[in-house]
Amino acid sequence: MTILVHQYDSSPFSEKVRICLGIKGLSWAAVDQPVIMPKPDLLALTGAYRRIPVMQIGADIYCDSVLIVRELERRFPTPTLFPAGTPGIDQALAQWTDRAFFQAAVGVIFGGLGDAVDPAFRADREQLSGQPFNPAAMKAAVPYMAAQLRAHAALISEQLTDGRAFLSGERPGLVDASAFYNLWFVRSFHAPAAAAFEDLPGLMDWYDRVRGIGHGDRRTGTREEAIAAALNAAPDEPSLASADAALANREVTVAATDYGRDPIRGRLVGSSPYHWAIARDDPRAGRVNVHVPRLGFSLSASE
Ligand SMILES: N[C@@H](CCC(=O)N[C@@H](CS)C(=O)NCC(=O)O)C(=O)O
Repeated sequence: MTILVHQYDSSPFSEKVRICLGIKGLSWAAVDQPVIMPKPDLLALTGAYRRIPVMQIGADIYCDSVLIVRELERRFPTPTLFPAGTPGIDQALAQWTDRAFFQAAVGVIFGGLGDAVDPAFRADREQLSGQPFNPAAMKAAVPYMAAQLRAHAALISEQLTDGRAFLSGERPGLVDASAFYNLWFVRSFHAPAAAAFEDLPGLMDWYDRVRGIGHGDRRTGTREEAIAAALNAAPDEPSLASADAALANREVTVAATDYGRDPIRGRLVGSSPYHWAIARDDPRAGRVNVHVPRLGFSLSASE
């Protein structure tokens, strides 16, 4: 079954996933979704989750890059995303790259762009985050954010001191994709801010090696194709962790806890220590199982 990635090209979290698809040499289809709401074709699949990227394989819908990467490794184990044999710590790295490191990248990009940011985008991101988009405050924070960005990037440079090609050694893995995408975001969208890190020893040679991995065998998919793929497939049979037996088939709500907290409603049909799977019926997409990671999400059961 085709791997569909709901994304847009400027999305840094999608770039993390695209590099992982490249490491594995997979064939996949990019289904472009709008950068701002509304996203009716995405929500037909996820129920409510609006963030990017989302991976779809038939009627199984995977939200959040953290879970997408885990599922890619489960379905397509070779070549591994964990070449050092340290999958736990490699995945834990997302708690650094997707949070403090990402915030520093966002700070230098949007602080640098200032009033040039499209008003519709600003309004959408205010709604997404629940925070006012304040160009003056963001501009004032640029020196601090640039210093933070450099300090994050310096950790990557330090890891490369012994001349290794990639962060885990001679083979690329998730840690490279994770560490790469914030630098890619800055270089792609506000190149002057990349001065904060481009001189760090070994960094740009490593950057070019990771960029050179590419995105695998990518084709363009359509949103109509994605809805039809869900409608014409049945979700895989999920398994439920024994710790969740009391919640089996109960109506639940899951939502991200940081931003974009729109609640997904359905029945709990699957779980593991890492994720939950929620079954829902959609008028357009039919029966789908929506998978979310536990990290960064909460679940509540209806009474
Ligand atoms: N923790 C999420 C974060 C995803 C995220 O913030 N994605 C951005 C785009 S890179 C987003 O969804 N922005 C709002 C939007 O596109 O509607 C993940 O790892 O996938």
